[in-house]
Amino acid sequence: MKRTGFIALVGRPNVGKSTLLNTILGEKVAIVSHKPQTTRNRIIGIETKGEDQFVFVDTPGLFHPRNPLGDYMVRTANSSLKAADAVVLVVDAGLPAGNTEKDVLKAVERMKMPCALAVNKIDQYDREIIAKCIAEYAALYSFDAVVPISARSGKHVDELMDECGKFLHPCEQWFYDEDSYTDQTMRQMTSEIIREKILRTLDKEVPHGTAVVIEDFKEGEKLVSIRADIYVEKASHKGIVVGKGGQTLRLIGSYARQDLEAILEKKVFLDLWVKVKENWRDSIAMVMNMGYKDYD
Ligand SMILES: Nc1nc2c(ncn2[C@@H]2O[C@H](COP(=O)(O)OP(=O)(O)O)[C@@H](O)[C@H]2O)c(=O)[nH]1
Ligand SMILES: [Mg+2]
Repeated sequence: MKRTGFIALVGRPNVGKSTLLNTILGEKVAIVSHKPQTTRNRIIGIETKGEDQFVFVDTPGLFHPRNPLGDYMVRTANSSLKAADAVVLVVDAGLPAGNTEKDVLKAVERMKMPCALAVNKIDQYDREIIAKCIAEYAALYSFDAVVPISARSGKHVDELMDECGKFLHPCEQWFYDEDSYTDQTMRQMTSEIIREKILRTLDKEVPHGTAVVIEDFKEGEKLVSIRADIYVEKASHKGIVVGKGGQTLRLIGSYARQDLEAILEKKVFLDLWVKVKENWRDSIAMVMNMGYKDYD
């Protein structure tokens, strides 16, 4: 009998939710950076094994929003949580439980949703610290499973998958084809990959105020031609993204092109433009124009 289930990956920003999703799938579907609030949208990752189809929902982290973009991100995370069959709460083994985690657990309890705890980044901490984290959470809530993992190295991710298997329910049909691994279009993935390179190349607040809009995407037999606009919030940020003699933008483009060529298995021509939209994150209309719209 076929089985399936929607499993939401939730937690505060930067704990490793997107890394975990990519590791589970063995494919890069969600962008990752060391900066908080990298993920802005709900991202679906599909893993089909034998009769089981796991639909993982990666979410933006939960935090206190300060502008319409943040508001959209937190709403997205909360609605993904509500729509799921089960939850994996991802935490950083070195951090104490905070309000974010306590709020998730209250919601999970209220909705009577199964919940596993993934204690992540165990490659980075001593045993005692990990044990303390597990004890703290065990005292807080009666989880269906507690699994210490390293999303980055893949350690114990199989055990977590076994636990998630218990959350699946029988079904007549799966939601997705057995060979699909995400619901994102190639255009969306392209815009995310460019944003990831911006996040990784630039410091401080500049990358948080960027958005990438794909203006043109032409796939030929051997070559994919892509034109993308990078929006920044301030005129002074444009110079930072472009860099001296255009070198920063060229670097961003070259990193993005390498990833895109690997995914598309074709040569990629990437034409990047930087544009200014003053304080776009403060305007609901502009946030929606950048593609951050409610999906239901
Ligand atoms: N040491 C270590 N770092 C990790 C692990 N998982 C994620 N990270 C890092 O934590 C940062 C945030 O990861 P990301 O997946 O974007 O977190 P998200 O905001 O929860 O989606 C990145 O720099 C990751 O490389 C892990 O298992 N071990
Ligand atoms: Mg993420």
